[in-house]
Amino acid sequence: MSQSALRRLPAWQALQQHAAVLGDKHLRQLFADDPRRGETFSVEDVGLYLDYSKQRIDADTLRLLRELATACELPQRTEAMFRGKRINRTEDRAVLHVALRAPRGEQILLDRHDVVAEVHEVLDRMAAFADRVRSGSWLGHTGKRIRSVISIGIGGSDLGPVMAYEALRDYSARDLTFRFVSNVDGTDLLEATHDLDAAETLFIVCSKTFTTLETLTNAHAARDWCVQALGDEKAVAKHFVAVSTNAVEVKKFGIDTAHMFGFWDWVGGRYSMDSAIGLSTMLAIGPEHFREMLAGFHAMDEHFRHTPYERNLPVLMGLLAIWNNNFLDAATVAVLPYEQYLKRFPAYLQQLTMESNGKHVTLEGTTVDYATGPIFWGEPGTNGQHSFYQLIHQGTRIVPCDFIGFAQSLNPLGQQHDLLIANLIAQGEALAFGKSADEVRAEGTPEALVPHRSFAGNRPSNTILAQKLTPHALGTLVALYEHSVFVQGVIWGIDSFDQWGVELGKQLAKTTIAELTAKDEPKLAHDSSTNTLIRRYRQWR
Ligand code: G6Q
Repeated sequence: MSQSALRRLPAWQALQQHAAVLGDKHLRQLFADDPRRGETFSVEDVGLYLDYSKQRIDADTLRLLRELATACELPQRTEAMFRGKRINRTEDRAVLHVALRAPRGEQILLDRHDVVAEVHEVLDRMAAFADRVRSGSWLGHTGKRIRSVISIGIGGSDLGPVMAYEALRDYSARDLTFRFVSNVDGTDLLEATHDLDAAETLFIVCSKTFTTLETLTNAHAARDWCVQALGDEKAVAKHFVAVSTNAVEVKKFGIDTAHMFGFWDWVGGRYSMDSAIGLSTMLAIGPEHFREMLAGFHAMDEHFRHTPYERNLPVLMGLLAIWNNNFLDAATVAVLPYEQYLKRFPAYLQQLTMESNGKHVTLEGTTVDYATGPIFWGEPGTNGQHSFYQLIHQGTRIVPCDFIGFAQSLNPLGQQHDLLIANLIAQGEALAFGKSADEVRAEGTPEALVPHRSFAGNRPSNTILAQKLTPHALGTLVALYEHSVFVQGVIWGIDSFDQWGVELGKQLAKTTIAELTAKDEPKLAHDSSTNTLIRRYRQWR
């Protein structure tokens, strides 16, 4: 098979040769060669400081990566996205999450229609609704004020809202309880509702299509719970609102479209936390903070669109990810926030990165002959240090890490924040420089233990610091990853905005459910494993 166009590019080939030469150079050496390396390879903008000096790169690596970006037409592709071109080719859609945070008055035309005006119309409706709920003037069916909000959704209609709520909890109305239900496992809904008073509970049903099995099943069960508790079908009007693009289905469910908050087909699920899908976020932190978060997103959008690649945060992050993935053969990325409020950030990023770039064919439909999206995973620090960091330090695989931290704690408690950040900084240092056998010996370690206690080092990481976790900072951080994912997708020449694998999942269970629940023994025509599993479940259920 002939090589793909990407691998034939001079910049790609030069990077391959460069990796062979640089590959053996230890970070210790690279730091010794340039005493100012820490400053050379770091950049600060829109409130974020990115230190990428502990990546296994030199100035040539970056130059070649930038050449690769140009050869892959990153500037043109970026402009195409910002200008609303239909860059999601397999779904023939524009990709305009950047319009969700464009300031009022700015214009982005899609089919000669200004989408920014529409965005702000919805934001204003959301704000008016959020104010009513937060102030207690929106009353439930029996006249009680709302005390609990349950957001029902899944995937892109859940992970963003959950992550943002947890991340910005410090800014949230503490007299309101927020819960999120996504799994079709009834336990999720039952645990979320069991201690709540239906008369004080508001459900937000979040579904772009309003046809997703899990969400609709949970929404129907929630409606039954509410109607049963309040003894009146009419209660639905005061206890259910919807976020969707599908007014017909919302109406069918029984939600008045006056209580529906819309968005558009040009917002991908995993890029929708700053659309009406973020209604729960706005209810929690209030419209003003929500707008601050949008301003953070927008600041990063502008930075991405206009900053030269040498200092462009998402471009640097994206290109370094390409380097690690395609030239150093790192198959995964660990994202390690040293911030308890970001505990759901790795899960959120898993969808953003893996659903976007987990693709095996190019936009033209040819099978790729290079690795695409890496596996993302992670946990907040310092917890991970006591479990999986062992493998990162001393295992046989390279795991590039993104360390994320904030200089100021939202909950100062004695020296705890300094301890937290000391750990973040020390981990990156240890990964990069390791500990040689001689250093271990010099500590008086018995010879037999020296190999066990030595660390090779040379393990790459990024460190991302911000001053404080604010709504604005969260916006910049999420947009940083969104655009970094885009950069990688452009280099690989794939469609980062479709998700046919997810669509498959939405189809598959349909036949199986009928077979699991049929009254008479069904005729099964699957493979022998699937047939046996179905029979065993029927016996045991
Ligand atoms: C996201 C995906 C997927 C989607 C869910 C929920 O990019 O498309 O995770 O968000 O399947 O879909 P609905 O919002 O249509 O219910």
